[in-house]
Amino acid sequence: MGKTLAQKILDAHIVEGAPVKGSEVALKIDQTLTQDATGTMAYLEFEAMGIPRVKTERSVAYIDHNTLQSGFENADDHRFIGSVAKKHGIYFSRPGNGICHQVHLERFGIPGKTLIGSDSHTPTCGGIGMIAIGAGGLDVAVAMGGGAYYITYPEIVGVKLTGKLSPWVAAKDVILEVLRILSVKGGVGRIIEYFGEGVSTLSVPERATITNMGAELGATTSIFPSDEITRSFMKAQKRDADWTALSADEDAEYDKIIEIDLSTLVPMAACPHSPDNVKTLSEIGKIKIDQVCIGSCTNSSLLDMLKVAYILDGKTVHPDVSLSIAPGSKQVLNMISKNGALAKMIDSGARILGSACGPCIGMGQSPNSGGISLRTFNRNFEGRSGTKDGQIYLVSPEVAAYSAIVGYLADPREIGEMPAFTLPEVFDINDNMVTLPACESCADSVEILRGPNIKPYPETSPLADRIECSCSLKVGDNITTDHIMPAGAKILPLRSNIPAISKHCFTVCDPDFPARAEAMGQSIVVGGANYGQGSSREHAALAPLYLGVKAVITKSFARIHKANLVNAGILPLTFKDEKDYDRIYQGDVLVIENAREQIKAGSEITVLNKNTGKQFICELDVSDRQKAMLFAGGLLDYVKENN
Ligand code: MIC
Ligand code: SF4
Repeated sequence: MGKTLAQKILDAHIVEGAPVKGSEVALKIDQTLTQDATGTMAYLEFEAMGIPRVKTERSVAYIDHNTLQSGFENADDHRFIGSVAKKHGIYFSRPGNGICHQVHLERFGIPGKTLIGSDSHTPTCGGIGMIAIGAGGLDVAVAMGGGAYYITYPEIVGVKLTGKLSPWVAAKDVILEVLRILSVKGGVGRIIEYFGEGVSTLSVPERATITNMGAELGATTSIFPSDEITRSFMKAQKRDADWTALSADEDAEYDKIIEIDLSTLVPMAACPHSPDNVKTLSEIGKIKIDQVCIGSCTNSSLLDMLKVAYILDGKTVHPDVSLSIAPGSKQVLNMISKNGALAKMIDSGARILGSACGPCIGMGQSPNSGGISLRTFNRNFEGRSGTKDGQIYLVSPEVAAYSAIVGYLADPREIGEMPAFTLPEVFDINDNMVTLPACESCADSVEILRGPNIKPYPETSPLADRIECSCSLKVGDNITTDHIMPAGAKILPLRSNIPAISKHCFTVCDPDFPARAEAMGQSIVVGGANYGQGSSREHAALAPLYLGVKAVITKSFARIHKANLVNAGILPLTFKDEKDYDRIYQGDVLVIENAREQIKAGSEITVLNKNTGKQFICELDVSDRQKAMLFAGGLLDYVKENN
């Protein structure tokens, strides 16, 4: 039987375990990336491992998230990351150089290689045929030190693309269609692999939009073949030497196949407050809008910017609308500044932002109260924009730009004929904002620059044999890491300071949670299905760890968050019978007797609810390696024990 492309790359990188669906395999990691909001912690963890120089083929540290500097904290973190990078052999992409995923695609990604990144949208590089996976910072630190990265060998879902997109229908509409079909939990335990004749109609930036937002499916990653289109993109980046042709075997067997005829798609939007709440524009109707934000790692490529500039050319942004545009990288911004596209945007009244995540992570541009904001981003979770009652719709750049002109959610097909938008033969290449690491023999003299806000990793302890504590919080389905550990301009500067950031843990759901959990000393959190969906931020595990959370019991977990809980030494348990979820109330006292023995014995853990006097069964679906980590108190302790 032939292999899918994902299987080929995975199998060539397996260093432990067998390629059997559902079982754990260890992968050799060729490249890593970090960004600043998760990077400080990842590099503190890397330092704690005592490894002098990274052992990967390429590791890059990006500064792109915390670029609003309204206090010393973010600037201190940038300096810290820059100095660690210099000392330990890591390339450093300075603030202003662009969003990690956009820049990595342009300048560093290589078809057929493996990449893990401390950011959930790392799969963007799947657009050029990489296995690119989002992970917690600690996993990235381990990979930088030459350690393997462990995943559950996934099912492969094939998305067969036929036909060609109609004018003004975009790659964003393709991934919105996949989200509509599969939902935000439909990708868990799976890799989404695109194939079929429709693939060759999509450029690399379009493919990258699709693989980027595959993160919203909960998928391990998404991947496109590496073909002639990939080759010309790499050639235009003067990196053709890195290109190889890669595709699935003719007789590859997928676990499931979804067929999408690109020519049947129409412009769509993901409505508040979930990326899978997808409707066509005609279903939603012509709603009046307050704000439009164009950018983010999903839609900030040169191609996107050229389309936006064409639509805005000679027009004025509607008087009731605020339009902001953040080109994804210095390369993109530089090119649109030279070819006149930027002038068209500025002329129309667009507010041009730096090449960074910006509004996507609540770093500015929060909408007005109850405001309706169209964004080309990938997430519209409640409150993520910084305005609690903001109504965020996720759309293509085409829909965003046209709507910004007319003042309501509008279909860009009304514009009429669409010119051909093509990528240049050669991109503007200038890597002067990437600082190279010091040479091996000079590394000793590099001083690490630490600011006062940078606090050490929280204290951990080996797993106790008896856990008796109260349920400090009960939440529902689809809780995101933005609920658990909110971001935004006010909280993000605390990413290097777990005691301080913990005071914001779960405050979106319950403002009293941090104080209550701290007062309890130890506690258990109860959640519904797909708990922890969204980002890779390990702070959503480290803050609960700091607040004394010993276990989280849910109906199901999102992949990265579950791994982060284990890495932090917190038990991720699921109800064997989901009805038991309804039988627990906040404040109930829960007891796990002989925890270590029960875990050693298998995957079923008996929990007693002292308030009802009833026992219920939970499952601990982790590998033996993860059990050893839980016993040790987390991954850092496990690594120390085993070195
Ligand atoms: C996000 O889009 O939520 C982030 C901010 O990029 C996160 C990482 C973080 O929280 O620092 C992600 O997607 O992993
Ligand atoms: Fe940055 Fe937004 Fe992309 Fe996260 S999703 S990496 S915050 S642009």
